[in-house]
Amino acid sequence: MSIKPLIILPDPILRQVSKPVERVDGDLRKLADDMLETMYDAPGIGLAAIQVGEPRRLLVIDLAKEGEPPAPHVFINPEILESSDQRSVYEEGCLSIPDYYAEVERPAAVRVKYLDRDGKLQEMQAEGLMATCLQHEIDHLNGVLFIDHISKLKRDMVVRKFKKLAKDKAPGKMVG
Ligand code: GNR
Ligand code: NI
Repeated sequence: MSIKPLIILPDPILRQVSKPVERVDGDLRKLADDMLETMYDAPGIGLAAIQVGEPRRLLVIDLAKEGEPPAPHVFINPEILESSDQRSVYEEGCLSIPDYYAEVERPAAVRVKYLDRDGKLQEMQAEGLMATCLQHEIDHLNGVLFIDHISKLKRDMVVRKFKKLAKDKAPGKMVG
């Protein structure tokens, strides 16, 4: 297992639309395990493959609280079958947008179909934080970030800040 570097805003990789997984094999399970290790290290409660630079429709989630036993979930080629009309608001963050948090409104419940890490077709009815996290991660597979769900004013401020951070960190900018 290994921890992979995270792709950070405004890297255009985050805007790629990920490709369906064609085969659930050892290579894919290794990537899923590396993603779980990377997520636990961060720490975060979810991670999409594109956040480690892999444009594949794969995401991992673990909502276990500190002190609870780990509860890793692997979702391959997830699809939302149904979303509730009822909405809920959560304060979201993203490992690709470090230290920025904002409230996002989404459907409160979703029914999702996906392949598990054994390649077996599964369905899950999710509510609460699991529903929010699944939608946040499935957005990543489509090149969508949680800041796309906030006001343009706030989004432009965040993007500008991260563009400046990336520029200040870029090599060859040390003079002055
Ligand atoms: O760690 C994470 N926390 C979180 C909190 C509220 C809603 C969504 C998330 S997902 C995020 C990790 C991440 O960036 N996943 O893509
Ligand atoms: Ni995220």
